[in-house]
Amino acid sequence: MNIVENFDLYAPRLVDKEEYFNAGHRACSGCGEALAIRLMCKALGEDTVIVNATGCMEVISVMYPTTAWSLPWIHVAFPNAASVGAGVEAALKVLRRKGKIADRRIKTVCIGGDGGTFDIGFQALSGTMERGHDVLYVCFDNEAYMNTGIQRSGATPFGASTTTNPAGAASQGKDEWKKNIAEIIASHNVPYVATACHSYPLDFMNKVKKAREVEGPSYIHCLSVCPTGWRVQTEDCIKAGRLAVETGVFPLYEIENGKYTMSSLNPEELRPVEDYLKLQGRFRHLTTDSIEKIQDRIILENNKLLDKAENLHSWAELEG
Ligand SMILES: Cc1ncc(C[n+]2csc(CCOP(=O)(O)OP(=O)(O)O)c2C)c(N)n1
Repeated sequence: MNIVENFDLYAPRLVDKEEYFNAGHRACSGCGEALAIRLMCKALGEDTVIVNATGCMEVISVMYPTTAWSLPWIHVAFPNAASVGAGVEAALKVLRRKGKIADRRIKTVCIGGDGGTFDIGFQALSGTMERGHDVLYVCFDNEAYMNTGIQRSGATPFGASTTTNPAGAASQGKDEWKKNIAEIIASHNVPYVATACHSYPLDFMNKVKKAREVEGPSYIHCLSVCPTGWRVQTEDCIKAGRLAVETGVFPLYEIENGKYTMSSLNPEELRPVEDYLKLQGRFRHLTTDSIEKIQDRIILENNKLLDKAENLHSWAELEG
């Protein structure tokens, strides 16, 4: 990686020192999602309204009478963060038009877990994206309904053991593949979609900043490591996120007005998926056959993605 050419990604002075998601919340130790929220808030700045679907981040951040948030924040039901976001955005527009608030851009940002995004909040999300609201939706994907006890979601990967599909004599964990939510949102013809992970903080923050500037709907899918649900050592949170990218389990890319661009942090060559799986207790039971099946699927999915990306036609073409 050329640090000079990629100065924007590496310059530490670009990180805002101000905290909008403060210490003292009740997230599990090593929580990737809490770290990602903190980084997201720094990139968004103070002119932001957060609409938070029920989930871990709501539960851990607002233990009455305290709050970790230094931004206007509203908690909404599990299924409707995107609808409430659309309402907030419309209300801000009217208030500005009537001169009741300052004439400057305030961004509405909806946040939800994978359960609240892939599954139960999907209808609201799809509507908000399709209607073209000026809303950024960030999904913090920890790959299960974590706050209620690690139940499987549409985001849980094939083979993972959860409390609703526990691995055992009769089961190898989840039998279905993960939904490709970034593709589904991109099919709504929104101006900006990106994948990101807290293990690459500046890349994530740059994508948030970019999405903030979009006039219209935008979506960021942030892989968020959950040491509790993934059965990962807390000190391995960042490592697990990096391995997801290095093995091609979670490629980093952007879709701007339909144009795919692979992010420069993807690896030159994919590592074997086993490196990623063996770090996590939720995959401990997998047989060699299942691991091979997962590996084949990763190659298939990554090739499909590379075919769409205009800046890259093989992993080997990436700059070191
Ligand atoms: C309509 C409805 N169904 C179920 C629940 C219970 N519930 C609250 S949070 C949650 C899981 C949230 O999972 P996810 O969106 O993945 O976020 P995470 O907790 O993993 O951050 C569930 C099932 C609820 N509050 N409302």
